[in-house]
Amino acid sequence: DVEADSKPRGHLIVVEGLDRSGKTTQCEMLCEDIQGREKKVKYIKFPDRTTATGQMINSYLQGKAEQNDQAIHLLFSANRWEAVQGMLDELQSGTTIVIDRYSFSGAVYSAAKENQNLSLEWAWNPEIGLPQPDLVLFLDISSEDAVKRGGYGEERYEKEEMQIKVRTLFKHLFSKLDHLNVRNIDAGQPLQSVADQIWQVYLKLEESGPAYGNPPS
Ligand code: DGP
Ligand code: NA
Ligand code: NA
Repeated sequence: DVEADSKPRGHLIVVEGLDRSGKTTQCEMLCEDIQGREKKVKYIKFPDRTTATGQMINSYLQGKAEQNDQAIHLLFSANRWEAVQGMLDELQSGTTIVIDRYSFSGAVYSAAKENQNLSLEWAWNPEIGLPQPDLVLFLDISSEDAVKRGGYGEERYEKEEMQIKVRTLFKHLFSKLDHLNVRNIDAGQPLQSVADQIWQVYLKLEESGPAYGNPPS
């Protein structure tokens, strides 16, 4: 009906970056600031380790289970696809969604594996059709700086050689997806300065006006 169609939806915002780039902290700060403007906001993190697919992914990341490269790749993708209807419902109800990792991590981490089993093109395919973000914030940090931060190296992909490849592939993928609104954020800066950069970009998105209908797929 016309009334429902004319109601603005929430924005879909994705935060991407290397391990230890500060994504989760920045997502939390952004959500708080959006809430401070009397807006509904929801934080979503992929992989969502609470679902059945997420539990398999969690065992794999912690080195407790092995998986064929293609199979684990498709599990990560399924973990996003199973969340789509819930995301669209939230957006339609006017809630802005801040996503901590999405399809971009999905493609680049698989393609960065040392055995080079999966091409970036192959890895991107199962992501096609997922709701496209209105804004992607790429928290860019050198792998050297990321490694210096605490808690590094606990999970499967947290090795410097891997992160160097991940960073190169992120930049390559974003350069190819030029229809997307991708903003590079210097994540090597102190926490509050990173948050300020993100907030300025968010305000521009808000100024560009509300969005209607479902995001493009
Ligand atoms: P996090 O919980 O954000 O630390 O993510 C866990 C790890 O999994 C991290 O090293 C990034 C990686 N990752 C996230 N999403 C995907 C994906 O879709 N595919 C692959 N291969 N790795 C992913
Ligand atoms: Na991690
Ligand atoms: Na994978």
